[in-house]
Order: sequence, then structure tokens, then C-alpha cells
Amino acid sequence: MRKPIQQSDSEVPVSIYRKDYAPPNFWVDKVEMGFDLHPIRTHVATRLFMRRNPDRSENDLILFGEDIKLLQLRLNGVDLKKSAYRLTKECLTIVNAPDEVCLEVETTIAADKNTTMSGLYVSNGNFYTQCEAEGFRKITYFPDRPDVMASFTVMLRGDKDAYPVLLSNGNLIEQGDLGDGRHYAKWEDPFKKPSYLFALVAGKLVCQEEKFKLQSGRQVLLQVWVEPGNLDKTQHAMDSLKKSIRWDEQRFGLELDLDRFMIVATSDFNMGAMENKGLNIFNTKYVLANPRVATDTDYAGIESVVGHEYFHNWTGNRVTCRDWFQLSLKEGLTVFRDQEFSGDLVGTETGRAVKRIEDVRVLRQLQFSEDAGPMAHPVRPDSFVEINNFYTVTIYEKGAEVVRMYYTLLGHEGFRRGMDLYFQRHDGQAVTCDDFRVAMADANGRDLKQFERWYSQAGTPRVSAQGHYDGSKKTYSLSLTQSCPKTAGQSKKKPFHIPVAFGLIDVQGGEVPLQLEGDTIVARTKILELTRESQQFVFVNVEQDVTPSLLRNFSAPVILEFEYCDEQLAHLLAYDSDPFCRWEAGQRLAMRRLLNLVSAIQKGVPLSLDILFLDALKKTLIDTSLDPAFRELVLTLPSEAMIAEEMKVADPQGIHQARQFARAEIAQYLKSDLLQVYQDNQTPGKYSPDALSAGKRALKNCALAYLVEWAEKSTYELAYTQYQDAENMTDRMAALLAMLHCSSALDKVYRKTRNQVLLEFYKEFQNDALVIDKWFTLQATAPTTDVTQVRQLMQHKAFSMGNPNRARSLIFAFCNANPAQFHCADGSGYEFWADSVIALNKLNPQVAARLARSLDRWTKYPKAQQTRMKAALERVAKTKSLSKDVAEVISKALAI
Ligand code: B3K
Ligand code: ZN
Repeated sequence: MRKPIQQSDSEVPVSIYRKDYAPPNFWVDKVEMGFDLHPIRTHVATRLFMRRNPDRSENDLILFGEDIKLLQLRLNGVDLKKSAYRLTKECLTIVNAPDEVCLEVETTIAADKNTTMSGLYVSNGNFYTQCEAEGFRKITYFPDRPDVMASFTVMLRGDKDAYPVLLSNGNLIEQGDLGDGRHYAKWEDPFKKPSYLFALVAGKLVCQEEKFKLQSGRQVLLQVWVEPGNLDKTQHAMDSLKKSIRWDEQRFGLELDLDRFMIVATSDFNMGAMENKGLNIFNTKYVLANPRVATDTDYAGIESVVGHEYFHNWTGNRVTCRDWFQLSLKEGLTVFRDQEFSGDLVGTETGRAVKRIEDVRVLRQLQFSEDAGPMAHPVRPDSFVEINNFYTVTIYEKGAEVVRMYYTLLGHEGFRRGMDLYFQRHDGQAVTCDDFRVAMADANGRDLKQFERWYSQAGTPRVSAQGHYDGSKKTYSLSLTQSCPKTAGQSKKKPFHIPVAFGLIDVQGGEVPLQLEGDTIVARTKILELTRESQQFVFVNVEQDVTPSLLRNFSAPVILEFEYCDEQLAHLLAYDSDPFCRWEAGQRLAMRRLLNLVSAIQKGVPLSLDILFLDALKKTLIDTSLDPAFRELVLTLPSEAMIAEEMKVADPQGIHQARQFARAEIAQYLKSDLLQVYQDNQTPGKYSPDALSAGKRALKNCALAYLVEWAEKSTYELAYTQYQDAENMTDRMAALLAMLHCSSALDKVYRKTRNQVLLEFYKEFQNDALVIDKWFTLQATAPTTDVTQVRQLMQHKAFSMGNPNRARSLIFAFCNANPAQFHCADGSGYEFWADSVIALNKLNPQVAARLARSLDRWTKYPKAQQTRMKAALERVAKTKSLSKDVAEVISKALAI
């Protein structure tokens, strides 16, 4: 459907710059739309009521349109002749438009041919839309930019049998029969919104609905719409929605502003979900769950994504972005809000810490790597070629860390004051990241000018710390120095405003009361504000030598360097009162060893693990005073991707071997403890996804994954029995994973069982698309699966390139999560990658561009591999009809 922009070697993709922002020449007050739905030819009649922007001197009315057929244009009741407007591939300009405009536009759309899943498209016979960022222009000609906010009335007409359900934003104000086998529904959204929040859904759907009372006493209607046959999987999404509504009322005083709130699930979706006003459209992955088909991770994901989209209603919809460079204004803030929501729901201190650690792990593994690669960009980018490429971990996750730093600097109440002022000032407006920062500063009487650099400078800052204890003066001096590596277009960075949460642990493991020299306040944790390149902080009345606990709760998205010795790390792992730093100490101990193991493998010298490390792990494993979920996090070694990040030249096979060796050693050393933990953390009875039960299952299954590393019949059978007896998908999947992903010692003996189990599993779940996705991923990420096998799996009847979830479950899973096989020496992984990017580019440029990013870090590998990767990148670059989505990613990767 999408006509890709022609790219050739010499053509450089066109960039759009933030500095070029100008308000629109015309505002749109009201939009009336009529849809006659038909998969081959949907007819759209739009009436736009517009008026000149008095702040602009230009008279041209500019509307965007893409891949749609323009049938008619009428301006203030008069048909427009071709000479009265200019029409290009992407733009419709009405020259010298009058001050007041009523523009009638008729277009048609071939929704059934739209494989891009942007604009109006068909999935399983139903219609869906996706308009963010620039999909509305694939429906009609419109000033499709977020600063144009209008009220919408939408009339949907369609065949009664094929499309019994007709949904759009806001309230249903009328519906009825058209007498010719068709019917209609008219929707009105009482709030002004930018076009990217427009949505319609039509088709055969069923819903679970509930009336829900808001704190104010007002009653609202909540609905979760799914395809028939899925109503047994909607309860968790509905519960999550109710919790989200309540939470936003209690934590931020924000009420649902509509009388009706709908969630619709579709299996064809480019990302997780979309916050369209009153009509959120979701990937089925983030709606459908019951214990038979969904894991604890799925349950948690649903809760947080339902929350995220709901929270957008205020942070994104009521207050939106002036332009797409400000994307993190809504995304960073909403991720922060969904992270807090999940943390608050767990309720306990460690539960909250577990959530925090999981979030930090994602940030470090994905965002730090992005910030160090060719796609590095500031939280508020300065330019882009294709905005869809900028829905990144930097905008989302680093953006959320930036918001969290306000929270850390201003405190709970101070942050709430800032939020209140932000809404007071900007409700109903399209604003910038600066507006948010200024509201935070003004509400708290703080100067946050320097803080702006978090938005404008890319790259992960490094903070290096040095501590000195002076026994005679009883002082502890901490020196902090910051720097930030150069990134594309930014060679010199100015110092950031960095909150460093800090504590001191004494020899007995107790917390030292902290008092800064010249200060009277004593605290257990101090938020030190590092604003200059180097600063020194002196603490007084420190009675004995101490171990510093730095960057508590990960108070800033930085890399912290401190020369800890092993004993200090073991001490922190055992005693730090800050769970994040405690976990971090364990990770540092592990990382040091893993890097040593990789280097030993490269040199061909014998491998070993030391008792200090093994004992530290053992202590945590058997400490039943700790949350099972926390113990699981400590017992999980840094991922292969994290280890690669720490190396100058990555060695995927060496890393895999080193990590497997460490796992086997740990399994041997902790033999009986692992068995004990496995027995002690069973969760018999009715399945519940609550944090404690999920934590127990996580620890138990972590123990199982270690146990199979014994490479003995007994533990392998333990996994097999768990697989057969499992009463929920979490345990079933974990058992399968243990069997498929353990080291190869038992491979030959058990290959038959494994293949048998995979076949049985497929048979049992073949009608559950989300489970079959898991089945593909399990195989794609198994250490024994090579490129040839992945290509074979693509021939399986259940594989489909056109379904984003399926493509991700196999192709992305292999390219991103099976590094030792993907980076195999002959380069066949890269050829597979290039073939897949090229194939996806034709169908769905957004999904293709995501896959294109798997080779971002190609310069981090040995020279021979670099040559092969570069050849694959160049092959993609030379492809005819390359979309600008893919072209941008590839050209940036090659420009390095
Ligand atoms: N705002 C959407 C993402 C839209 C992506 C467009 N390529 C989902 C979210 O962040 O909530
Ligand atoms: Zn979002």
C-alpha cells in the first residue's frame, strides 16, 4: 500500500529539524467525518472547519495526505478546480485560502491492501486504525500535526453482518439501521484532540463490560473488546484498567474525563498499544490472558501497558506535544507514571525495588547501547527523517529516568506540585518539554535551567567516584567527576545536573548517619547534586572506615565508576539497606568474573570461579528473609548483551561459553540449596499473578534452570515432570526453557524428548496465536538453533511475515536474543538479517526499520565480522524501493 520513497546510493534521506518549527497557518476547530466502510474501497467524506492563525502571515493552507485517492475538494461550498490547489505525493496546498474555511474532502482508501498497519487497515476481516504519528494522513487530507487540536464527530456506516460493531472516539450519540443490510453509528468526542489520537474500529467483536464508579461518584462504562472466542481472557485487562483509573485519581488527582472508555485488542499491530482518546487499541499480547496461556511476565506486561495507555489520557491527550520532537514529553512522563503505578500496586518496599531493578536492567541493556551507537539521540531530538524511528528506548526509558530525576530532586510532594501546575497551565494545549520543566521549577521555586541538558545532550554520562576516609578527622570525602562521550553531531558536552543518592555502610553492615560538613541535617541517604564537572562532598562524624553505597535506587541514568574491591562488593550485597545497590553489588561481582572468563577462553587458559563469589550468591539464595523475586534477580547473571556492552570488542561465542560455564559452576556449588529452594517455592492451588506468587515462581524456575545444568538425568526429568504437570503457562514455559536452553551436555540423549515436547506443545496450543509466538521464540533463542534452522522454521505453516508479532517471535528473537548463533563466523546470520529486512520493507516499513537496528553496533565486533556486517548493511542500502524508515537506520549505521 505504502509507496516507498525511492532511494539510491546517492540519495540522502531528507531530515526535518526541530529548529524549523513554525505554528500552522490555519487552525482546525471542528472535523466531521463520514466513513462508508468497505475493505477494497472505503469512502471517506470529511468536512473541516478552519480559520487562519492570526500569528502567521502566510496564506497557504497545507494539508498532508498519503496513499489515498482524492475524489473531490470543496471550499466554502464551491468545488475546487485543479488550478486552485497543488497536489504532490504527500501534500495538498490550497493557495491563498480565505480566513474562514469550510473544506470538504472526499477520499477513498484500499484498506485491504494496507500491510503497513498505519492508517486504516484490515485484520481478520475487521477494520482498525493507527494514526500516531502520521497515519491520519492515510485516511484523509488534513493538517496532520499534533499542535492542531480539533473536535471530531464521526459517522460510521457498514454492512451489518460483516461489521456488527462500529466504534470511534468519545460518546456514541446515535445508531440505527440504513435499511440496505447496512447500519450506522455516530460518535462524538467532547474533547479537542490532535489527529494522531483519532481511531475507528469496525467488525465482529465481543466485549466484557462493567460499570465503574469514579471517586467523585460519577459512573462510567468500561469495555474490553476482543474477537469472539477470547472473552475468557479479558478479566485481567479489565482489572488492570480499573486499578489504573483508581490510581490516577489517588496519586495525581486525575479523573477519567469520559463516560465511556474502551480497549480493543487486535492481533495485527505494529507496537504494544495506542492511547486513542476513549478508544485504546491494543496488541492482543497486552490484553489477552488466562493462566493456561499467559505467563507472569505477560500478566505484569498487561497491567503496565493498560496503565500506560490509560495514563496517557492526561499526559499526552489532554496535554499533548507541540511537535514530534517533544515526544518524550508524553512518553517519558507516561512511562514514569506506569512504572510508579506498577511499583505502588506491589506495595512492599522490596516489591518496589524489584520493579525498579527490572526497569534499570532494560534501560542499561537497550538504552545505554542505543546511546552508544549510530542512532544515539537526545531525549528531545534535533532532527529526524522518519518520526516512527524515534519511538525509542531513549525517548521512552531514558525520558522516564529524566522525569524520575525531577521526582528525586523535588521529592514526592514537590513533584506533585509540579504536575498540578503543569495541568493548571497547559490543559487542552500542545506544549514542549521546556514547559514541563518550567512548571516543575516554578511550582517548587527551583532553578532547573541546567537540567535542560538532559533533554538536549545525547550519550550516557559517566560519573567516576573516589572516596577517602580520614580516621583522625573522622571524615569521609567523596569526589565525583562527570563526563559524557561524544555522540553524532555533539562532540563537547556540558556538565549535567545529576542527583546522586548516597549512603555509607559501616563494617558491621549498619547504615552510617550522614552529615555534610557545614550542614546540620542528618540522613541515611543524601541526594548529592552534581552540577559541575568535579565536586567534593565531605561527611563529618564518621566513626570508622566505611563502604560507599552509590547511586541508590539508580538515581540518575549514568554509568557509575568506583574501584570497589571484591570484599566491599560482597559486603554491600550482604548488608546495603538500598536493595538496588545490593543487587548492583552482586552484578558487579558477576560481571568482573564473566569478563575474566571470556578473556581466559580467548587465551585458552583453564576456567574457574572463586569461592567469595559463589558464597555471596549462596548467602542470597538461602536468605529466606529476602523476597523470592529479589533473590531471583541476584541469582540471574548479567545477560550476554550486557557483557558485550562492557567489552571493547564483543565476542558473542566467548561470552556465551563464559556465561554457560559460570552457570554450570554455580549449579554445582549450590546443588542442594537449589533443590531446597525449588521445593520451598512451589505455588500450589489456584493461580494468582500477584507479585509474591510470581516472585516465588521466578525463583523456583531460576533454580530449575540452574539445576538442569548439572547435566544429570534426575534434574532434566524434574524439568520434564514440571512441564507435564504444570497448571499454568509460567511453569510450563519455564520447564520448556530449561530443557531447551541448558548446555549441550545432554543434548543428544534428550533431543528426541525435546522435539517430542515441542510437537506436543504446538498441537495443544496451535489455535492460540500468542502461545505459538512463544513457541517460535523459544526455538529462535535456543543456543542450539542456527540460521539454517531459523530459515526452516520460517517455512512452518504457522509462520507469517506479515504479522508483526509472528515476525518478532522468530526473526527478531533470533537476531536480537541469540547472539552466539546470529554472529556465527561465516556471516550467514547477517545474510539472513538482510533478507528479512528487505522482505519486511515491502510489507511493513516500521517493522522492517526495527529489525534494521539489529546491526546498529556492527563496529563493536572483530574486523572480519565487521566486513560481513557492512556488506549486509550495504546490500540493504542498495535495495530498490527502500522505505525512508529503513533508509534512515541503515544510512546512520553506515555513516559511523
Ligand atoms: N503512543 C503509542 C506509540 C505510537 C507509535 C507510533 N509509531 C503507544 C504508547 O507509547 O503508548
Ligand atoms: Zn506511550
